Amino acid sequence: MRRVITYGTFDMLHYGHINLLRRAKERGDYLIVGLSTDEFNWEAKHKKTYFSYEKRKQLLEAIRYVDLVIPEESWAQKSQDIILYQVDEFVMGDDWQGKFDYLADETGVEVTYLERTPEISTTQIKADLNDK
Ligand code: C2G
Repeated sequence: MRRVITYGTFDMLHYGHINLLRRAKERGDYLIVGLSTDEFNWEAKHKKTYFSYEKRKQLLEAIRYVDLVIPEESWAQKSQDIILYQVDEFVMGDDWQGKFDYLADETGVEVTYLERTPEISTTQIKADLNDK
């Protein structure tokens, strides 16, 4: 079984997230999502999420492409996750192009960056709603 992993905040879930998750799943048989906790989001990304971790987890677990959701609590956990879950491929949107290449050296995992879906982002949604 080919295992794939990706990470993110996935706040205010939208079709850009779904496009990423669908393509990530297509690269294997089992997709793990490292979901940023509320604390990690704030401390590491200075992002306040609209939905709590539990709500964002509930939404992700309802997606047919997602097989397992684990908490993302630090930038440093990826290598141990990849080893622990015997992951074959690490996938991220290409806004992260190159940022996680080190994982291939550290764990031997295949690292893939997929094209982001244009025009849609949680930030854009919030901005559009404020203009209404
Ligand atoms: N994404 C996308 N197209 C969009 C928006 C997001 O393909 N229009 C992808 C991002 O590239 C990312 C995933 O969806 O791979 C989740 O996006 P975010 O929730 O914004 O995640 P991010 O804040 O980038 O956190 O350790 C990695 C971080 O947790 C990633």
